[in-house]
This record gives sequence, structure tokens and C-alpha cells, in this order.
Amino acid sequence: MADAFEPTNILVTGGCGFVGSNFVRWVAKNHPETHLTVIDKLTYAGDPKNIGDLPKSQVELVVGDICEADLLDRVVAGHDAIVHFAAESHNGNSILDPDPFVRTNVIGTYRLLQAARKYDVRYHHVSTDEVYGDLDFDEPRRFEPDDPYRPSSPYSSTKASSDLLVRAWARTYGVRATISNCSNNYGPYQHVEKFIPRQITNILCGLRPKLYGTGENVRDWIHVEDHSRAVWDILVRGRIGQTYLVGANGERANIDVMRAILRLMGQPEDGFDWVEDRPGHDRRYAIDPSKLESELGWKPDHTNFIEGLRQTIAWYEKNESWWRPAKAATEERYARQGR
Ligand code: NAD
Ligand code: TDX
Repeated sequence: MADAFEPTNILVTGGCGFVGSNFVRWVAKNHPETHLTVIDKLTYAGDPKNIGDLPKSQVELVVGDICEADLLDRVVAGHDAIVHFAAESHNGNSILDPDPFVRTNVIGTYRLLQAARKYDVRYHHVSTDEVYGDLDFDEPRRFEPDDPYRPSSPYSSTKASSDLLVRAWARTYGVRATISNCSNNYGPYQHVEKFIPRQITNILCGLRPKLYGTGENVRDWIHVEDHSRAVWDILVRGRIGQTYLVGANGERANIDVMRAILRLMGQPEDGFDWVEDRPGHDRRYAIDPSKLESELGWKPDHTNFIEGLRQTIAWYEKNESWWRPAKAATEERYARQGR
């Protein structure tokens, strides 16, 4: 299938975080003709080392805040596409302090859209399935692109707000925008505050893994590399103004993921603590990716979740110097919440 749009110079926001840095690494490897400028504020979740080994001629880092209109004015001009990953991304943090979520996720997106509009730059917006709320455990339905928005948490409500801004800017101002809403990602470079890396690194530190509530909540897991390829496919071949859902048929209850991690790491399957549930905890997410598959021919490569988990565990075992500096402070924050 021929690419309809061939970006040569992409501005990637949040390219030092988990999903953004995996995308930058994926594009640098698979499309070496494409130049990437990363703009990242380097919050606690951003680490320049995540892209530090890539050729400087291909990947440039601008340290800065997407909420600053003057900075965007200087940086956006000259790029032919923006791929927007930058966000405050952790539900748990958003419950404690929603402030940076409203600022970065809503105001930051607004500033970027204004810049995309001013310089007529193709814009892809990376969002989450959480904007659709949650599903019942026994509901046969999965999320579809035109489902109503029903976000539950401060995080997901700010992501929903940002999606709505994109839809309005596309319709009213003709910004050439697409949106993707993806399910839970796993893979290398994910912060230790998130479920899978937290449990792996707890075991590596001799701490007991922690399971919220009853553990029956379902997440729909996708390897971050498959998400990266989906974002590229939508950027180059997606229809302007459209929303695509990204998921890999990876529904699993948290307790099953927990037991799989324990088993793969040679621990007893009951070697974890039950802890207090997250307030407002969404029950189940599930994505119907058929639009992405039928329109753009996308399919996940990582279809064996246990194998992907094994590789992810190996990555954290090998890269202790990457995660160790954040570990103690993250666990102290969780301990203060009884989680
Ligand atoms: P992350 O927290 O790992 O990374 C976020 C990055 O954004 C960091 O590098 C951080 O420094 C940067 N950032 C934060 N505020 C900024 C600001 N004001 N200006 C510039 N940079 C800023 O997040 P992630 O998990 O990589 O998520 C990236 C995007 O993907 C988010 O938009 C998120 O909603 C979306 N998403 C993530 C998942 C997932 O499972 N991780 C699933 C679906 C969608
Ligand atoms: O220690 C834990 N124990 C536990 O049981 C943690 C950290 C989480 N959980 C549960 C809560 C969720 O049901 O595991 C599940 C996954 O939790 P998170 O990793 O915090 O992810 P989630 O809240 O599902 O959101 C993630 O996927 C969608 C990302 O963080 C979001 O950025 C993305 O939009």
C-alpha cells in the first residue's frame, strides 16, 4: 500500500516518555529518511536517555513545555507533522493532584492545535481508550470509535477534553488532524509507577507486588511497538478527521497478569499483597480495532502476550540502572496512599 503522506520532518511531543520514545526509536529505525524533533519538558516521567543513543543528525531534542505558545511558535514552523504524545499519563497521580493534568493535557493540546493551525501542519493526536469509560465484565461489546465519551478519572477526563478540542479544530479551522485511542501499552522504557513495571521491579527489589481491589479489573494489553506502527500508519494513510482505535485483542484480568509475572520470575503465584482499590477504578477496557485493520491493513506483530511479558521482564532485569533512580520515591508515594 502506497503512503499517501510522506512526512520528512516530524515534531514529536513527549518523545522522552514511554510511548513517545518507543515511537521515536521505531521511526528512527524503520524510516531513517525522516527527521524527528522531540519537544519534552522532562517531567519525572521523561528521560532523555530513552532516545540518547539515536543519531543526532536524525533526532533532535528541544527541552520545553508544550503549554508555552512562544516556544511552539519557534519550534513548530518548518515541520510537516506533529505527533502529540506529551501528557500527564498516570491515573493514580491524577487522583492526588489533577492540576498538571488539566494544564498539560488540555491547555498543552490547545496550544499545539493553535500552532498546527497557524503553520498548517498535519497533526496526529495520541489518546487513550479510557475516554470511553469502562465496560461491564460480561458485556459482549467492545469500544468503537463513535461510542459516547464517558471518562471516569481526572486523567481520562483531561484526555477526553483534549480529543474534543482536536475534533473541533479539525471541523472549524480545517486542521488536518487524526486521533488514535489506544489500550494499555507494555514494553521497555515504561515508568515503574505503572502496573507491569511496578510488579517486575518490586520482585527484583525483594518487595511484594501489589494488586488493587479484587484484581478482576480487565485491561486490553498491546505491545508498545505495535502501537508505534499504528500511529505511523494513521499518520501517513489515515483519513483526515477520523478516529482510529488501537488494540491487539489482549484482554486480561489484572490478577492473571500478576500471576503470569510471578510465574515467569520464579515466584509463588500467591506471592503478592492485596491493597486498597483505586477510587473510581474502571472495570474493563476492550478495543475493537477493526477500522484500523480493514482501512489501513494494520495487525499486531506481538500476539503472544506471555512471550512479550517475558521479553519485558528481561529488559527490566538488564536495565536496572534505568529504573532504579525512580523506584524508591515511587514506592514511598504509593505507601503514603496505602497502595
Ligand atoms: P509518560 O508519562 O511515560 O510520558 C509523558 C512524556 O510527556 C514525558 O516524557 C514527559 O516529560 C512529557 N511531558 C509531560 N508534560 C509535558 C509538557 N507540559 N510539555 C512537554 N512535555 C511534557 O506517558 P506515556 O505512557 O508514554 O503516554 C504517552 C501518550 O500516550 C499520552 O498522551 C497517553 O495518554 C497516551 N497513551 C498511553 C497509553 C499507555 O498505556 N501508556 C495508552 C494509550 C494512550
Ligand atoms: O500497583 C498496581 N496494582 C494494580 O492492581 C498498579 C500501579 C495498578 N494496578 C491496576 C490498576 C489498573 O486496573 O492495574 C491496572 C493498570 O494500571 P496502570 O498501569 O496504572 O494503568 P491504567 O490506569 O489502566 O492506565 C494506563 O492505560 C491507559 C496508562 O497509565 C494510561 O496512560 C493509558 O491511557
